[in-house]
Amino acid sequence: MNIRTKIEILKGDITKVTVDAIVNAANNSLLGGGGVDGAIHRAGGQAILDDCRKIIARQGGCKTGQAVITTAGKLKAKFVIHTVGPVWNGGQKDEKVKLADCYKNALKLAAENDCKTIAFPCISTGIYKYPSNDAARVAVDAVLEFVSNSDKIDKVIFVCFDDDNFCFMKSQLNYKVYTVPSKVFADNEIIGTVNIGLEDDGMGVLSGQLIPTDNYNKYRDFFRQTFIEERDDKLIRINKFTKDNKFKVVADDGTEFKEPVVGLMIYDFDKEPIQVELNGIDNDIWGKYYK
Ligand code: AR6
Repeated sequence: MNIRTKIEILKGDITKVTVDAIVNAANNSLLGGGGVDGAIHRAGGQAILDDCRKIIARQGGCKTGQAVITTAGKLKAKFVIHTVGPVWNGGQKDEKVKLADCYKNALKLAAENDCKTIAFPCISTGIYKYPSNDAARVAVDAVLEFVSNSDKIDKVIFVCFDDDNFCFMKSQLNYKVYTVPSKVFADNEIIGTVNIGLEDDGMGVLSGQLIPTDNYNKYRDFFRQTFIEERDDKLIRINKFTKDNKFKVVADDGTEFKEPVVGLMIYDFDKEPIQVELNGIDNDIWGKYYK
């Protein structure tokens, strides 16, 4: 088995991800802060801080590189694992070892608490200013080492908030991404432009936007009715894609993707264009683009 398949890289907000444990990039005080820490405490509610205070009473916070576990409060996860990344100091203060420790200790704690799935933010790459490219290497190496030596964790998801971190993480896993500019059709009308990407592990990704034309609502309804939906706040996850529906994707050179997707996600924001993401493209067409 290719161990890389245990790792997934997503772009987005970690508080929205459904996993057993969400990792927080906290600080030594464990009392909350800005960045992802603030987002997790806001979304999870008071119960997380209450648990943190119990830990503080017991051990006086959390050392850099260490990890502690609390309830996830109102979040979908079972637990939040708080770890404290190093502040970047030019690389002379053991930052690399401490950052790797964050990932390893968080994974160890997750495994001890029977978590099978865990999501990480890009620890230290925000307020603590660890260079994202270097941090991505440390993160991926540490996680690969752990999952190679333990079968306790099935899935590790890196949730990247910004494009830079997303690309650095992807390239750390040596996934090359090939993109094909394409158009999305519904009812034989163009409803959006997309870039279909293929990673060298055979997984496809697609991102783009539907065009908010006069037909926007019609298409939004069309998507809602045509595909099987599982609503999750404003994110609609569509897990089935059949050949006989009216939806198709055509590359700008005219080639049609016959069965382009096995999964489709639509980010449905009321007043903004819908963002579309397709996963699992499996088609001979790739022979043409993917050499
Ligand atoms: N989901 C996923 N990633 C996020 C989110 C989110 N909702 N929000 C931000 N990020 P940072 P650090 C990304 O600053 O550098 C806090 O005040 C962000 O883009 O949250 O480890 C703590 O209390 C960046 O890539 O954490 C500490 O005092 C990454 O998360 C201090 O910040 C980490 O950025 C820790 O600094």
